[in-house]
Amino acid sequence: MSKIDMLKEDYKHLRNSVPDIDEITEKLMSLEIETPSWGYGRGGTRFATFTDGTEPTDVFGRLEEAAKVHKLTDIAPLVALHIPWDKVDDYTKLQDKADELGIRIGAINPNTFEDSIYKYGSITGSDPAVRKKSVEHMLECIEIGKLFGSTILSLWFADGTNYPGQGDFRDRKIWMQECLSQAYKAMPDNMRMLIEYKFFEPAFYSTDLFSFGVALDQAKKLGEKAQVLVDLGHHPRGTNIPHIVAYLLDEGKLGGFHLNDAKYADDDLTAGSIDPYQLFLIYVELTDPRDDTSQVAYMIDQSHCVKNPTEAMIQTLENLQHAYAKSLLVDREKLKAAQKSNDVIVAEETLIKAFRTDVTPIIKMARHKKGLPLSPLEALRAGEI
Ligand SMILES: [Mn+2]
Repeated sequence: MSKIDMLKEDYKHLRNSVPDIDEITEKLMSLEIETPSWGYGRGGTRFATFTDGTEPTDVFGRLEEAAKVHKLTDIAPLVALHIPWDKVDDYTKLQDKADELGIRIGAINPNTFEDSIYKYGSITGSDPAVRKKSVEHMLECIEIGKLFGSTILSLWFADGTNYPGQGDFRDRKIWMQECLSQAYKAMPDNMRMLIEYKFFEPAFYSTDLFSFGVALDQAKKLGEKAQVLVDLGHHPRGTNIPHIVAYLLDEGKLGGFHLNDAKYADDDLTAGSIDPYQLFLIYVELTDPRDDTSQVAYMIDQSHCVKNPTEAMIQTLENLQHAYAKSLLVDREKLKAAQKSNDVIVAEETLIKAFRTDVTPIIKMARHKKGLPLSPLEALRAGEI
């Protein structure tokens, strides 16, 4: 029996328990996940970076890797840029390269954490000249975004303090609002500002944008075009991320994700590698029929120090497809009825049933219908690109 015949058998078999399997297969191919240009470089730890000489060294090379990933999966058409890591003299060359490769430039990520002037903060730094420079950098990134027709300005700040007394919490809060507001006002109508929060690190005593609540508050004060970005690795251990996702969705303020996974802190591991159940539960909230999630940006933010970055990116997309497909299997009516009657067992079992279903035939059928390799990872390793 050929691989395709076997797949058709498995798919037919699965139809018995998943009557709307064709609809789900269709939805799977509509996914759009953005990969980060920085994710195609080799990540390191505080101690060492082990390159194998195959990683691209400039943004053009990083786009080529991203294009490979998209070609093999057909769900990763966008690449996020990080400025200044991806800064070039002539951005039309970058646009030409993206066009040639059949991919698009996605979110623009400013960097106000590397230059030594940001040692004590950027938008919350006590020196007005530093805050001014931070705003100017955001404005520069907005201009770069306009060149590419990018619709997302994605902001993360390393701002915080390391010792009690080092900074004034209220002053810093006010400076943050002022700086964000200046950038917000400079954005074109079709651009959104996504505000990323992080519990701690690199600051170890206080972080100015330390929780989803702070990011939500800032976004609400700024206006409609400001939303919250949830990086899965930016929470204290044990935080209920699906709950945060549901809350933000209901407020219309979930702008997007930085997808990854973590065991201890902000580990930037492959999404779904540590806690696939959590990833599934996040998707259960995202596929809730009540919410319009068409605006939610799915972006990967990972750092691969022992995996080949391109392979890891494909593996991540596979994990996301599994979590997404499983979330579509949840019997919503049954779940709702169980919640209403406080039948805790049935409510939980409704989720577990979907989570335990092997959706591999759905994912492979979706690829088969698009003429893609059934296993993009094997295809990459076999050099079929
Ligand atoms: Mn992030």
